[in-house]
Amino acid sequence: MSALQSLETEILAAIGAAADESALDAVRVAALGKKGSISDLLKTLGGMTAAERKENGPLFNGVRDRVSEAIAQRKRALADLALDARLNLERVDVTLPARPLAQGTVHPISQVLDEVTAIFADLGFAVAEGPDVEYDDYNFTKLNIPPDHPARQMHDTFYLAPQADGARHVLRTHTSPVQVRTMLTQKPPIRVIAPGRTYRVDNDATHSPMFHQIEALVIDENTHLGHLKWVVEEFCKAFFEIESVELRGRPSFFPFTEPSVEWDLRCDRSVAGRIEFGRGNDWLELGGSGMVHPNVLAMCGVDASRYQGFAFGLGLDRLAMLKYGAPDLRPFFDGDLRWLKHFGFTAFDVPTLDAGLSR
Ligand code: FA5
Repeated sequence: MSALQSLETEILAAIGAAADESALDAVRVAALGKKGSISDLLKTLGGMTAAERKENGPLFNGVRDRVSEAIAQRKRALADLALDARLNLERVDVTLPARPLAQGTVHPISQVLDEVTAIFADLGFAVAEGPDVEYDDYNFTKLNIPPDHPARQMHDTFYLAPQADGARHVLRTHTSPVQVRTMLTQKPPIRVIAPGRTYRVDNDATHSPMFHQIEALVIDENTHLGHLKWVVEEFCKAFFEIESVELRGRPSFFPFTEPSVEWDLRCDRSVAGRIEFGRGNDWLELGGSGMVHPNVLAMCGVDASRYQGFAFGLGLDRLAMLKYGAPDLRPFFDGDLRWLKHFGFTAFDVPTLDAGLSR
């Protein structure tokens, strides 16, 4: 075997033995680099006679080309091997069942909001929304509470700084302005709920400066108080997950409803620390409601001689306290992880009426 052939055999063997890209690169530099063995060989062509060059040139170039090709081939093979190894390592068995995440829970208010939304969706209600920062006009005036009306005192309002024209935005004190927004933009028949954050200057065990309400609004030609009572009843049965409930309506006053009714739910509180619905001699306040005042309909562009309807507003946080046995409202918003772990729900418990609301 000539010296040239043994050099080629030696280099090809080194290429075949290179276990990774950096080893292969070292072989390439040693053979084809500036000072590599094949490059040195090619440099000798310059000092040869024309006849020698004619004979050796093709031999040397042939070695260089075969070595270059072998390096390229080995490089591709190594890349394929590396990819296979990576794919093996990163293989995901998509047939494995999903595992619940160990950390993070759904906040009870979010859970209650989802439960309430599922119940009303089943009754055919759509979800309407409005902003937390609201026009004074929508929060009060269009709800039949003009600027100097004493009922404004019932709401301890957070006012924002006056604008150039003197008008003030407010942090909405209830979800009722979403009634206004809905009537201004939709034609009857209307059937919506509006859950969301509300704000009042209020702070004790059962009152929080930021809390949540859920508003319901139904406007049609023949909607009456009987429909209102039925909807509240159906809601209570589904929400508290009991067969039957007894509701008591008390006359009340809201400027935006006439007549206005507050609903109480029959309950049993005879065992300390427990509350059971549907029986007993006690009554639990649920929230306010009534037939939408004709002035409100007119101010929101609804023909009050043709349409009528009802609305109600419930405190979501109070519902959460009742259903999940939290005696104080404030921890709901303290962000204490231990409390959240205790009262929180797994993200996989999506409430539905068929599968169960709170299971
Ligand atoms: C209203 O806010 C009316 N907009 C409800 C309404 C809607 C009446 C439609 C008629 C027609 P009220 O001020 O009573 O009503 O509040 C409703 C509920 O919000 C209360 O029953 C209570 O559960 C809850 N709530 C009120 N203030 C707070 C507070 N500071 N913290 C927690 N919950 C509160």
